[in-house]
Amino acid sequence: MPIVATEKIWMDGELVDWDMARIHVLSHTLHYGSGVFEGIRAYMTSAGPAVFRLSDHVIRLLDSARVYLIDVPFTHSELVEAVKQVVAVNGLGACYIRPLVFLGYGEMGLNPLPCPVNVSIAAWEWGSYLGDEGVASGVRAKISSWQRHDPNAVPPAAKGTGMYVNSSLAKVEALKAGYDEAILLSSQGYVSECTGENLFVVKGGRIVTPPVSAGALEGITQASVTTIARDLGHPVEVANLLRTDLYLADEVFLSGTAAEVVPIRSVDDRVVADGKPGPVTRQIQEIFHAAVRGEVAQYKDWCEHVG
Ligand code: PPE
Repeated sequence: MPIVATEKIWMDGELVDWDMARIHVLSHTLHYGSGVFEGIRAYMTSAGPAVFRLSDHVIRLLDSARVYLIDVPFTHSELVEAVKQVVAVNGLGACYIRPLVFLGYGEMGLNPLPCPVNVSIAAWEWGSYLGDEGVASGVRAKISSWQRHDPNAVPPAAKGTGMYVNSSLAKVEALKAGYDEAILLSSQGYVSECTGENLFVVKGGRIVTPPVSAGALEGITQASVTTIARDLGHPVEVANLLRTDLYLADEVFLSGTAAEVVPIRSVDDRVVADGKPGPVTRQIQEIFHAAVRGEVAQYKDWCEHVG
């Protein structure tokens, strides 16, 4: 997914020109994956651009930093304002926002504690992560031969940059085998999540999504989907799933900020039900699509306006 340059990137409290947002090659995070980050989307609403669940994303960013003992030199409210500033100053409406906390230049070696902590926030217009066709008709997924990290190897509760080498290995494997997305299992064999999205299974009217203990990130879209589904009267449980639960489901879908809500059409070539996006997936997809644009009264608080 190409990046579409805008004008300014926020770096350590200042707006710098897009092309000047540079770092030294000896920056710690570049070598050891020692940063934490977020993926956030803003949408156009009738009252102007609004960032979806911005406060929650900044809480997760600071929580991720806490897990890694990174002392972020900005407060929650400063970061919230900085995100809004980046959207506004670049004249963006709907866009993707990428805050990154990284350890910069100054020390080399596995001890990250003496390194300077830098923060950048960039935003640009970004289309459907898994393609418009995927959103409409569903994607084909494959169980990866790569396992999700055990929570005592790399903590899934923190959105650490280094964690994503695991996702990249799985993604490339799936793409090279002709699939759209990978599904990772935990070291115990339970379904964890996709490379950058949470998973949901619908079976007999019950909706299940895997827990953090199976290696899944606690997704903000996952939480939104859970609220929407419960408000529609569908029971949602956080529970372990086996790969056969995916093969035998009535519906399978994924959720994430970049991807939004996307049906899964098949898993390891086992077509999910009749291969068409199911009614629960469709309903949740539609409400989510409207909610992020501020069109659903009960979820208006999720839209944090920029102006
Ligand atoms: N699991 C993983 C591993 C993950 O990276 C994400 C977000 C999620 C679940 C869903 O979380 P949430 O966005 O809060 O609903 N992935 C971000 C980065 C994706 C990327 O490819 O980069 C995102 O969607 O922005």
